[in-house]
This record gives sequence, structure tokens and C-alpha cells, in this order.
Amino acid sequence: MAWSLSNWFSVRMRASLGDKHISGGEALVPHTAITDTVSHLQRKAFSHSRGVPDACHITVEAVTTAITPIALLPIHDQARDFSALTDFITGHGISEVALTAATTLLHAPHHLRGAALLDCVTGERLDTLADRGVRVSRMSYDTAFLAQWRERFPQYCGARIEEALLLASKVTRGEGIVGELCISDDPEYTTGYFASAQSGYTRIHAMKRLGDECGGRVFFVAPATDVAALISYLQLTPVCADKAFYPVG
Ligand code: WAQ
Ligand code: MG
Repeated sequence: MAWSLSNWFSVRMRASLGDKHISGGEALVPHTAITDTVSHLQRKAFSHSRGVPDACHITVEAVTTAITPIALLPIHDQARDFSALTDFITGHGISEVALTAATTLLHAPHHLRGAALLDCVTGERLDTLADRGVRVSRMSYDTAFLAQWRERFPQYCGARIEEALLLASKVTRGEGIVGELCISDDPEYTTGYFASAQSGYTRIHAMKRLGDECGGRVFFVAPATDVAALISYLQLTPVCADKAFYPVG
């Protein structure tokens, strides 16, 4: 397809200090918003509680494929601790071995910049991206829908939850994904979540100790999944959230 200024652009940021990951971010925006998005992501990179980066890479790429509309996952805000959720998570076809492999990875001192793909039965790592992991990108909110959403659910406003909910809503639609487990890598933020197409977005309180810099994301994948196709969907397929699974506004 010919390049044109009416196309949308993927903007991605990665900031690091030596080999330590500091901050990342991604957006899918019309060309008129590129400048604002770049400065927003640059501000994000240089104001992170994990430290001041010594390198910040920002990539801007035209997106020429059609954008798929998606619905946001429903949120379950049960204020439950992770230890009470083992049965709930294994109820998704995720073995205890795979869950233990995930929590070990998520609590490791040196964490990934992206997400690890784990076999939901064996717990084996399926991507070969090492420290990089799979970085999900090319996702956005429809502007009018986001305004409605913020008015209807003020308790879920703010960049952090909006970004996490959008990412989880894209990821859980991936062919072969049975669930996602996430811990923020911000030392002061201890709320994480488990997400799946089947059960929605379940917030989990006290995923880690306050002050701990560990964190990351694990995507549990069904056996016999086409991993290359899944990674391509996660990194490259553009999506736009324009509705929720329940009435908004
Ligand atoms: N693709 C894949 N993995 C990512 C991405 C991405 N686009 N963005 C972040 N990660 C991984 C990476 O390993 C980060 O270190 C880790 O996730 C955590 O990222 O309901 O703040 O941006 O209150 O710190 C969830 C709870 C907050 C929100 C998640 O993640 C709520 C959060 P962070
Ligand atoms: Mg973070």
C-alpha cells in the first residue's frame, strides 16, 4: 500500500540505564498527534521512579494495515490477594507448574522489557526474545469512546489502568492466549492483574512488596499454538478499543 499522510503511526519508546530497563511506552496515533506523542513518551522516560535513563529510543513507523476494532475487557475489582487466586488461575487450563514458572520470572531481580510467552501446561518459555520479550504495540482508544469511558468509570481513569486494560484487551484476543499475568515494575505500585477472554480483567492487590523493583508480564499460551503468528499479532496488528463489553455512558 502506498504511504500517505492520512495513515496512522506507531510510536514506541524504550528507555534504559546501562542494561537496566527504565521505561517503555507505545501509541497508535494519526500523523497530527506524532509530535505530542513523542514529547509525552520522552517525558515519561525521564520521570520514572526506576531511575534516570542514559539512553532513550523513540521509533515512529507508518501503519498501513487496517485497524481492528476491539472491546475492552470487563473489570473485576475484587481486592483479593494473589495467594487466594491460585484456583481461579489454574481454572483457565494453566498448570501449577506454569503458574510457578510465571511468578518466579515476575519476581526475578532483572526483568524483561516486554512479556514472556509461557506454555500454559509445561511452563516452558516459548519466545526466543530473551531480555527483550514480546513488546505489544499498535493499540489505541477511539477518542469519543475514551471520553465516555472516563465519565462513566472515573475510578478507572488514568494512564496506568487505561494502558493496562487496553493491552490486556488486545493480548487476550490473541489466537492461543489463555491468560495474562502482570506485575507493574514501578516500586511504588503493587496492584497487578490476571486477564483472560474467559474471565475478563481481574485486579490483584499486593502482587509484590512495596518498594520492590521487580515486575513484568507473562502470557500463557495453549500447546500447539503458532507462536510466530501470535507474536506477529501482538507486535504488529493495529487495534482500536471503541466499546466495552457492557454499556458505557
Ligand atoms: N508489551 C509487553 N510487555 C510490556 C509492555 C508491552 N507493551 N509494557 C510493559 N510490559 C511489561 C514490562 O516487562 C514491564 O516491566 C512490565 O510489563 C510492567 O509494566 O488495574 O504499570 O508499565 O491498577 O509497569 C497493572 C495494574 C499496572 C493496573 C501495570 O505495568 C491496575 C503496569 P508497567
Ligand atoms: Mg512500569
